Amino acid sequence: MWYPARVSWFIAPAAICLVAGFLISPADIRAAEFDLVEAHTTTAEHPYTLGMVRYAQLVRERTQGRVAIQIHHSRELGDERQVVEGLQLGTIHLTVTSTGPLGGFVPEMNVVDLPFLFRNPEHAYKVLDGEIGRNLLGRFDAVGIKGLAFWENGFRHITTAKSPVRVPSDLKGLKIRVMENKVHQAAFRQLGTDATPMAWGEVFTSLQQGLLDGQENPIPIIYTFKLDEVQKYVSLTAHVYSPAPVLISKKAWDRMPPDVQKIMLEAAVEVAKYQRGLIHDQERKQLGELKAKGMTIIENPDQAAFREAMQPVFEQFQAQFGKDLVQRIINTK
Ligand code: EAX
Repeated sequence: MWYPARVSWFIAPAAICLVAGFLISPADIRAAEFDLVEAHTTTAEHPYTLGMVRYAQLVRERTQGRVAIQIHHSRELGDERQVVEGLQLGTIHLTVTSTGPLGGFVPEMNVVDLPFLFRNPEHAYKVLDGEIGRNLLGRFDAVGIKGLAFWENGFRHITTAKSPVRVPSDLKGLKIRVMENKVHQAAFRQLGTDATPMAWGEVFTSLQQGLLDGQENPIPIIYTFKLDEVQKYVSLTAHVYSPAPVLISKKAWDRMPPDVQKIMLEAAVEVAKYQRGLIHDQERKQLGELKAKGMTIIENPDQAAFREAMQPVFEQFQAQFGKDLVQRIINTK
């Protein structure tokens, strides 16, 4: 099955075909028994891409070249919702995505988007790599997708153009972009903002044109998408943890024999550790670089005030996701 992207594969820098670390000719790709088209929104230097490059190498090596993965980063094949729809259609085979659009496919997935649910990254890993996480990933089977593992986007922080954010009232009336995620929308409406759901691809221009006052994302996203060019302040609210599920099209998965499926699953779980480490390394390094680029970092916004202000949303959705599940997540040590 030929894709326009592949036709332009020879010239387009965005499409990386990596087999055991060597750039190869299309002939070799066609040699692969399973050549998978992967797509995601972030840039070449973001840990989504770096994780996927490592994953492609491991999978190729361990399947003796039977699986080749073409990585399309920087929204080359569309925004996250379009890519996940592509998995269902079988036009795209693999992705790493935020939970932004996933509630539209698996509503239970939004439980991880509850504000201040996870105490720290280790708490998140315990839950997501454990029975609760596996159960959540398993729910994608019903929508033509196979959930493989949870990689990381990171704890999300607020950026603004005109005024610093230290307490919830600093956000009142501001037009803040949120992911197309009903928990995030409710949380930011609760803070009195004009919470504006928008696909990531439209955000930079909307900030540049002043159509938005701010947005919220982890540091590696803020840095790699050069938001310092359109935003002045970063407030380290860490108001929600953002995991990044790795998903494969069920159509592609079902074509693979069990030994190849086993390698695909185990390698995705294994690469999570490496990918999360990259997020933490970048967070540390890039915060200093954002400061050097002229952004003002609000190191200690009043997190307790944000937690309290968002509590009604926590309770509203806790009822929906099931008090028991939310309690089990909170009690996970
Ligand atoms: O997955 O949409 C978002 O804010 C996400 O964090 C971004 O697309 C990376």
